[in-house]
Amino acid sequence: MKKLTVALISLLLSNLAVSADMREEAILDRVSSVASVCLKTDDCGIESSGPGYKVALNNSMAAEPVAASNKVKLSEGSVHEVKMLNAGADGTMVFEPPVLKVSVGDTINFVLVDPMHNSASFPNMIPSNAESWNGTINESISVTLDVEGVYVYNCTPHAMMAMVGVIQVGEAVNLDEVKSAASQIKSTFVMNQERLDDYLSRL
Ligand SMILES: [Cu+2]
Repeated sequence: MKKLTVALISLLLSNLAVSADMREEAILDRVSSVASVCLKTDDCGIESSGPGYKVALNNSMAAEPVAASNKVKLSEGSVHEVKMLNAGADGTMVFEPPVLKVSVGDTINFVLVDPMHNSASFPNMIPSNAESWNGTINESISVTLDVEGVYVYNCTPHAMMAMVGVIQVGEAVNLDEVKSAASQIKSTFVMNQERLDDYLSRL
């Protein structure tokens, strides 16, 4: 609101040379895309007011909470497929889908679509009593996840490119630990540094 007030005041000042009517019209015109504005003397139902006008930010400009729509829903079925790709919706060198929510005991098939990929769990980013996995490069691998919690895995040849993926099994009981480990590992990514944080935010 402060920024807008400053903008409005500078608009007012910059338009002093033109007639009052033209000035008002020009101002209303220029701010109407971001806010509802009316003159102070008008009865327009807007409460917030500056020296000579009243203003209310349009809904689209108001701060909105982080969209709930980026949250991943529980995948149906007990077998899920994750493709290992050179390029996908999230850029180059990706697992797709990169974030999965599944049930305890579900199986994940990591499918080699493009060559030179694998799937390997991150040592400190799986539930403490869960089994790790380390797939062979150039081979598909199946993993059954019997322990509840969040699992982060990567592709060994493309670790530096943040070729990572996240699976939540049951409840995200270890999410805080995983997030803290993720902030440590971030500096090892030479590109897509925000990718893992973004994935974790979808849980
Ligand atoms: Cu890879």
